[in-house]
Amino acid sequence: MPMPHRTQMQVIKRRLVGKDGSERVRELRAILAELPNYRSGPYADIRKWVNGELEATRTRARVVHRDSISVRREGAAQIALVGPPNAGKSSLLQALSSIQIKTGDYAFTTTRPVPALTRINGVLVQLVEIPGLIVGASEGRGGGRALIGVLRGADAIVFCHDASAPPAELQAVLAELEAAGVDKPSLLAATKADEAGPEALAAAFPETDVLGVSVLDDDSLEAFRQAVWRLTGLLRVFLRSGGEIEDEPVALQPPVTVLDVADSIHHELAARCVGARVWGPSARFEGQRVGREHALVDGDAVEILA
Ligand SMILES: Nc1nc2c(ncn2[C@@H]2O[C@H](COP(=O)(O)OP(=O)(O)OP(=O)(O)O)[C@@H](O)[C@H]2O)c(=O)[nH]1
Ligand SMILES: [Mg+2]
Repeated sequence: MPMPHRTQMQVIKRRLVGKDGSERVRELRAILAELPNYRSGPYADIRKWVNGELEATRTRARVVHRDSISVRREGAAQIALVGPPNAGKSSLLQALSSIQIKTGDYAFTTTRPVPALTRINGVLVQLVEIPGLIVGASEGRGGGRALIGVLRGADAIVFCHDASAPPAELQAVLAELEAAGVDKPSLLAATKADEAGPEALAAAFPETDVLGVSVLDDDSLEAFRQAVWRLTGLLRVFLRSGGEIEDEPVALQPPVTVLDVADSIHHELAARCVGARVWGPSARFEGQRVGREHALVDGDAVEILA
């Protein structure tokens, strides 16, 4: 004997008590599967109600998700690693930094953005793995909108794609970002280069810089680091005082003047700065005296005069 519809509705509501998010979605799906699929009548009404709940639960989950994803910026630049699941993003992160992160031969090993600091040319740069949930994001699928929000905050993007995988999955990711209006300096890392060369991806994405990289090959990792450095657009200036040059340069976005460097150390120093002595590529001779507005280039060493 089937239950009266009113009782059935009560049973359904009782099954949902205390369940939210994905647990509630699972339960609602199970309920739908058990309901007879009538087009009209009381069962159709119940089905409609359950479907409405499903949609509402998904929307709530998205809102919670959106609020909870943020990546605190660290280092001189923030570079997002984006690509389909299983592309090797976590493996790259692990090879380039000291973080421990789960890698796995299956999709969606990483489910939230994971930041890691790596030192390139003496400067700390933040890499952020974006989980492969981007596709469908413009329709709000699976927290993808929040991830696109993270990308909007990044300085540049490294697309990661298995060198031997067909290009379609990555094309879908690129289309998604285009639809979302995300346009950043980028390069394409053809991953797992120990298994296949970058040629196929280079042919499929003629407008993008493509670089083969394998976590098993240190030279390719160093080339990758340098490519990431070029993406940051940063310029390094070394501080000098009393004849000693500091190991860690100041990294700034060009154009960079003597005043900018002073300001990056302290606003007060900028206020007192009258110029600098410069050693390196922008100096006509070593130790040249220059004014506050002198334009510095990568690799210069300066002694601020105040
Ligand atoms: N041969 C080879 N395998 C690699 C390389 N990099 C990653 N892999 C393998 O590829 C698989 C996926 O690696 P992950 O780093 O977890 O990939 P991911 O892009 O972070 O994946 P999700 O987080 O699931 O989206 C793992 O089995 C890795 O061991 C590489 O350079 N060479
Ligand atoms: Mg991962």
